[in-house]
Amino acid sequence: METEQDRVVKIEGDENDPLSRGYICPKVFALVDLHEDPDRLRRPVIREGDSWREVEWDEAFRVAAQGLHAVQKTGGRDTLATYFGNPTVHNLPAQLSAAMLIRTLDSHVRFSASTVDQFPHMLAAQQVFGGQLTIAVPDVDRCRMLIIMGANPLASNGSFMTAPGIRGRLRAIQKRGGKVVVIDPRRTETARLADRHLFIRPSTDPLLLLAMLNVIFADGLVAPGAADGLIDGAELIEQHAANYTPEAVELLTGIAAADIRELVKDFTDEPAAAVYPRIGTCLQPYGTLVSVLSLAVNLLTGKVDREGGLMFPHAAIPNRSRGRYGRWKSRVRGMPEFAGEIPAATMAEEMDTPGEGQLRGLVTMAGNPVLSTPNGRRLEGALEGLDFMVSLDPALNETTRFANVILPPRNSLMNPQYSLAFHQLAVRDTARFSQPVFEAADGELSEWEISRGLLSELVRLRNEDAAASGGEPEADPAQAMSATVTEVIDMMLAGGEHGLTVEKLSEHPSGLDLGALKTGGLARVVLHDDGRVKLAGDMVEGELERLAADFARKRVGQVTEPDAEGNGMLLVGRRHLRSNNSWMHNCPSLAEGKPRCTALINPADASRLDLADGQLVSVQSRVGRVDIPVELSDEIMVGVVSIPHGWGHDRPGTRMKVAAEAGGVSVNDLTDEAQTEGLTGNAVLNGVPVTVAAA
Ligand SMILES: Nc1nc2c(c(=O)[nH]1)N[C@H]1C(S)=C(S)[C@@H](COP(=O)(O)OP(=O)(O)OC[C@H]3O[C@@H](n4cnc5c(=O)[nH]c(N)nc54)[C@H](O)[C@@H]3O)O[C@H]1N2
Ligand SMILES: Nc1nc2c(c(=O)[nH]1)N[C@H]1C(S)=C(S)[C@@H](COP(=O)(O)OP(=O)(O)OC[C@H]3O[C@@H](n4cnc5c(=O)[nH]c(N)nc54)[C@H](O)[C@@H]3O)O[C@H]1N2
Ligand SMILES: [Mo]
Repeated sequence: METEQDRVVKIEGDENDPLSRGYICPKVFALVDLHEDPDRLRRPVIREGDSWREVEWDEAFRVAAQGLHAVQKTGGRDTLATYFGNPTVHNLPAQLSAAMLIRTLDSHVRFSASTVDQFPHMLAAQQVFGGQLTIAVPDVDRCRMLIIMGANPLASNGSFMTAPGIRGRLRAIQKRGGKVVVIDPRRTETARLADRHLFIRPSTDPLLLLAMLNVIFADGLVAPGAADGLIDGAELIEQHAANYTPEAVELLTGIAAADIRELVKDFTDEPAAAVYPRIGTCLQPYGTLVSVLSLAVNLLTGKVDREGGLMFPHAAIPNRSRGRYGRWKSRVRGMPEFAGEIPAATMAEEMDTPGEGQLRGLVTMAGNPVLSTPNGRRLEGALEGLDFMVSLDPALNETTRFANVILPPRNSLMNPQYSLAFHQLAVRDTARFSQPVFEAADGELSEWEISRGLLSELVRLRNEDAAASGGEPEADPAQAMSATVTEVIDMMLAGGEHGLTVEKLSEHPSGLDLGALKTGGLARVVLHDDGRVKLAGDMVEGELERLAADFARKRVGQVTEPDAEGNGMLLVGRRHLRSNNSWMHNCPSLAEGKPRCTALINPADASRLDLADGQLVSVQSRVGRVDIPVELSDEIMVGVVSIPHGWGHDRPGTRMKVAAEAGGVSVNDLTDEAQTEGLTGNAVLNGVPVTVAAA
């Protein structure tokens, strides 16, 4: 970035960056829009009736802390919840603050975007390797066959595979004589580039993977390579897979038995190959099982921990947390905690269901659950009914408009950046520390400073009470947060594995190259005490049995009984390169082009339902209805309707001029908070049965 005073005048890719190699995504240019956005909050605001009053930080911290303190004092600590959204992991001060907020607020009721996203992958990693973030990524740069299931990296840029410039990286697979196969109910941008695309009926991925395993066992193709002698539970997988021949699943999955057999042959013939499942396979009823089964395919055929296969990145600051499961349960539905969180799909009911422990307060940071979690309309009502809410967010949007106090962080160009999450998921080992682009002006605070001010004031109030009642005072969190974010990262690097410091990284402003992914990862990452890789513990076995029962009743791929709901259409999502979940829609540079929030349906369905291209249709589910223009295309499978999420900025009381004009509806007014993934409670946002009819 080139700057003049407080303006960015030029943005270019950095060819010396060993990971991106100069690629930048269109959203990078929008960083300027975000920085200059006239709607972005620059000062804290307090809601007074329908209007907002700008205040100084001291007053904002005082009012916010009083409100949170009152909630916890009245109903107990667990009547205050937190929701941390996706940008938390893209913003270093926010990410470091999250742990401090959790520790000091001291509530068990913690939500985040992870339970509308990757919890199934995390639980699978924990079950199989013993660590919730022990995630193996495809070694795309050396791979010769990549099977992509339920991911569209050409739009998303990869996800559990940090892979900037993925188009070039996939093309390179083809130039090496390799193959890319995409399995998706939509012929996506990625599928168009691929050598082969197979349409799959939503949520039937566990059947496809079991059929692949069926062939792998039946044809004697098991050859675990680096994992040889380390795998437990293969027998149970084999036993179950025996019931799912390719022929037995072809009708339900929509994939011909011959295609499944060919897929297995191509995959097992090529040593440098990997199956990469992502969000399309998480947001479904058997998400964790799908993730375990995809690991089973990779492990049993020797693709894990080999060059060109599925490999374990070696981040400079590795996350080795094991992740615990089921230590407590949600109050209303009794959903188990995982990794310290309960599912976002239970958030509204925890707020609007009376009884002891009912949520009365909420702190959000970098999240917009009204648009991003299931049944947003119910959540709106629930947020309105809270006693007190605080948001650490730069936007007055669909969610933060319910806050009593909004504490806006400064723009992230004023922060240093080091990605704790994405180095650990990257297709090449690198480390990059970026200095702030701009100095922060007076009164512009980062999430770290905001959290410190807020928590310190909260603890001061608690300690006043403690002094009055003769209780023990708590330590002021400001002490634990006295270091700067840069100092914290420096300490974490020093405790990491490559012997790095911020100073050393500063000598490599484009990023330090730590090389291609390395073999020997299994020995390094497996965290089970006995060092084994476990394909089928009790939880996985339970899911295999549940699937077998559903399969016997042919209910797989349906979140409710067939025909009980809807006219046979299943709803799935999609992403666009120039959009990012529910935000960045206020950036003029990304807003151009034709409206993106359309319902894609196949012409065959349109003629069955008597619909014409461009016509307004109403899409209805158990929980709600939206009216949206239809876009006919044979890129979507028959029986499936695709609507992107994060739109619908016309709700009253927000301050986002460009976004409000963009139109669109929120698909999460249709998704059903009652439908959750079997083990993690992750929301089932794909494969939702809906009725589509002329509006
Ligand atoms: N139907 C359907 N729903 C989905 C999905 C889907 O595929 N289909 N995908 C799901 C997924 S994967 C995810 S991750 C979630 C995302 O769900 P959320 O995390 O709840 O939503 P986002 O749109 O990412 O939230 C962005 C919020 O962060 C704020 N923000 C942006 N930058 C910063 C910053 O630097 N600091 C702070 N403090 N705030 C910031 C924005 O103003 C906005 O309020 O959506 C999920 N919802
Ligand atoms: N431009 C852009 N980039 C993003 C984001 C964004 O909003 N915009 N969001 C970021 C976030 S938070 C995340 S988590 C990642 C997600 O990254 P990806 O996982 O690549 O996400 P999507 O592009 O939504 O791709 C999901 C695909 O799953 C397909 N699908 C739906 N149901 C099923 C099913 O039952 N089975 C199978 N096999 N496929 C199915 C959909 O048609 C879709 O093509 O992207 C990140 N990158
Ligand atoms: Mo996500």
